[in-house]
Amino acid sequence: MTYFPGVPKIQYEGPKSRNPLAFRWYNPDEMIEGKSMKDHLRFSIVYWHTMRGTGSDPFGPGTAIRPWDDGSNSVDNALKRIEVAFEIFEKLQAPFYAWHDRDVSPEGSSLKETNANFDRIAKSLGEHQQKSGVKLLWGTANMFSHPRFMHGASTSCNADVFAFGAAQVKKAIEVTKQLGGENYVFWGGREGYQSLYNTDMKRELDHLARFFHMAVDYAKKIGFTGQFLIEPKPKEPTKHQYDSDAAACINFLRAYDLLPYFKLNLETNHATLAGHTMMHELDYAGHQGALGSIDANTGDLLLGWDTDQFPTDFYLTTQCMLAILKHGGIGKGGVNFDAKVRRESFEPIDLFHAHIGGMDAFARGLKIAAEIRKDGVVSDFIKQRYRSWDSGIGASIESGNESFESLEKYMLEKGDSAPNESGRQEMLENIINWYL
Ligand code: XUL
Ligand code: CO
Repeated sequence: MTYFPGVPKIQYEGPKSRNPLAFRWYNPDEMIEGKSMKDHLRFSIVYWHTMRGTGSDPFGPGTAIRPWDDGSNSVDNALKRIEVAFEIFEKLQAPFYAWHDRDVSPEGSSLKETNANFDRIAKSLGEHQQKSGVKLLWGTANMFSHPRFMHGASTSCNADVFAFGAAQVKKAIEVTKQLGGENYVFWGGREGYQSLYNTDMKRELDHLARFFHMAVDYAKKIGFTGQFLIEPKPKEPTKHQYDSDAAACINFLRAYDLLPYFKLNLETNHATLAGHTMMHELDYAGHQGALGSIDANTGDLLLGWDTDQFPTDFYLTTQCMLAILKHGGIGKGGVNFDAKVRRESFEPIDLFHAHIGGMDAFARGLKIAAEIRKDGVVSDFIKQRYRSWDSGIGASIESGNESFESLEKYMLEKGDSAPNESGRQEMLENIINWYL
C-alpha cells in the first residue's frame, strides 16, 4: 500500500537538476570535514506538523487535504497515520523523526486508558522503526493543549495538575526509551505567566526545577540514557515564558543544580522572537557546553509570531552550520524540522516540497560553512582581532595575574591605551558572500 504513488524515493541529482522531487545539495554520503552529510545533519521530521497539522489559524479551520485521515481521535486512525508517516520519512531519506505523546497517540477518558492507547501505538511505532531503520530523535509530552493545563503543567497553581503532568512525562520517557529515542525534550508549553498579580513566580520556578529533578531521577532509575533537552521560547503562549532564551535557561539550570543533566534544543523562530539571531543562541549554548539539538525553521520578517516556516535562506543555514561546526557538531541531536506547510499549501505533495527545500538549504549551508572554515579567512581575522590578549598585559590579565592596582600602575606608566583597529564588518560580510 502506498499513499504517495507519484512520489519516488527522493534522490540526490545535483545542483543542475530541474526535478522538484530531487535533492540538489543533500547528498547523504558526501563527506564534509571527515563526516558524511547524513551524520552531520541528522535530519528529523516532526509528527505534529507533518502528520497532525491541518492548516487551521485563528481566522478559520484547517484546509489540508489528508485523504488517509478520517479526522477522528480513534486509535485505528492513529495507527493508519503511522503507515503514512513512515512512507514520508523513508521517501525523504530522513533518518529520524520526533513526536509529542498526543500527536501519535490519542488521549482516552482516563489516564489509564490514555496509557493503554499509547502502548498499542508504541508497539506499532517500534515495528515501523524496525522495518524502515528510521530512528526516534526525541519524544516529548504535550502538556499545553488540554484545558487542564490552562495555568501550566509543572508551574500550575494546582498541585494535581503538576501530578498529572508528572505521570504523563513518566509515561512519555518510558515510551521514548522503549523506542530507542536519543533525546527527550521539554518545551515550556504554558510554563510562564500572563499576570504577576496572580502569580507566585518564585514558587512556580521552584516547582519547575522539582519537576526536572524528578525526571532526572526517574530516567536514572529506569536506565534511560537519552539526553534531556530544554527548548527555549519567549512570548508564546504566555506573555512571559520561563524558558525564554538560551541564557535564561542556562541560568535556571545552573541555579537549580540541573545543568549537568540538560542541554538545549534551539529553534530558529524562537530565537527571533527572543530578539536574537539563531547564530547567537547556538554560540551561547555552544560555549556553555549546552548545545544539544536544533528545531530548524524560520519566521517571516513581516509577521511577529511563531510562523514555523521551512528554512530556505542560505545565509541562515550557513550561519547555523558555522556555529554548529565551531562547537564540534550537533552530537546526539539533529536538525529537526519543526516547520509546517502554509495554509495555502494544502495538498499532500507540498509536504515533500517543503522538506526537500529545508534539507537542501541545510546541506548547502553545511557545504558553505565548511568552505569558509577551510579557507580560514574569517577565523584568522577573529584571531588577529584579539591578539592583544595572546601575550603581554592581555595574557597576564587572562591568567589572573593582574588587579585594578597593577593595571593602574601599567597605564600610568604607558600613558594611554594602544590605538584601536577597524572591526571590518563590511569587509567580512563581503567575504561571506564570496562563498555563497
Ligand atoms: C512550540 C514548539 C514545540 C516544541 C515541542 O513552539 O516548538 O513544538 O518543539 O514541544
Ligand atoms: Co520546536
